[in-house]
Amino acid sequence: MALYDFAKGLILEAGNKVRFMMKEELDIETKSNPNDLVTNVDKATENYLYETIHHNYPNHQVIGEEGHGHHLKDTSGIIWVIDPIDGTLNFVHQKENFAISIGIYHDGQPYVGFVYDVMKDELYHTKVGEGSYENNRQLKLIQNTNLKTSIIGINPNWLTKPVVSDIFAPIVSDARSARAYGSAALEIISVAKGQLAAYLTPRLQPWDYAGGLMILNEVGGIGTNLLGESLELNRPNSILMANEKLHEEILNNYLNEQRETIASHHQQRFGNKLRED
Ligand code: 2AM
Ligand code: CA
Repeated sequence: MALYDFAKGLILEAGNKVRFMMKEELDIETKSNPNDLVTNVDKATENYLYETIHHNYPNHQVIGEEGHGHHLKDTSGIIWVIDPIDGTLNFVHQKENFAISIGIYHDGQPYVGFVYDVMKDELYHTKVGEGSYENNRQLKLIQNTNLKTSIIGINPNWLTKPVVSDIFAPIVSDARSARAYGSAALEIISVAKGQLAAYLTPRLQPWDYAGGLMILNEVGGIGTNLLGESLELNRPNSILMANEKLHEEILNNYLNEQRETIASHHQQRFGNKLRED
């Protein structure tokens, strides 16, 4: 079976299992801080994904949030970058607005991306070069916008933090408005659908954005870190995803004057580590 069809069947079945497991009481633990949660469902879903991939494709590498392969041997062959539940706080508190995210790379190049909005049963997907889809409907190329007429995605918590607030507040101030949805993967999908014109955050892990970025790139969107540099599979990074014109406007008019602050924030927060905790 072609890899794309296998991955599509796998993510849909993982979603079925999540919906089924949600009927039982969740077992919730904290990770790096009291607001960083993981549940039995995150872990069981990652295990299911990992075991099924490994059984069918023993040579593929898998990087997953909940403990599978945080260290890549190299980028040759097929690499799966998976987040069993992106938006765990939404999953725990709201029981919706979370996604399963899968990005598949071939020899280091983006190959196939999936983001599955589990409760809406909406599967976003792309085979790179062949367009992006929401279920069977092809997504259109996104329109360019200016900041002053844009709604941007940003978590308001960041505007309460020193340093990060200095970087983000002027951008929020000049935007038409800002929204926070609580799942990076779905926020990136909102950019790909043109509902948000940009999504910014000071740190994401590769599994948070891998699938979504492939889908966004296919509709003409751009994803880099806050310095305009390309994103790499083996480390966390800051994130600026937007339509092409707005990406340039935010970089040139806001972020470039903060380059030193951003670079030192990167160095302090992640260095070269895949996880920061
Ligand atoms: P998660 O639910 O898979 O942990 C919330 O604004 C979004 O940011 C979610 O997609 C969440 O992913 C991600 N996120 C939350 N805390 C994070 C952290 N410390 N580093 C990287 N990503 C984080
Ligand atoms: Ca997760």
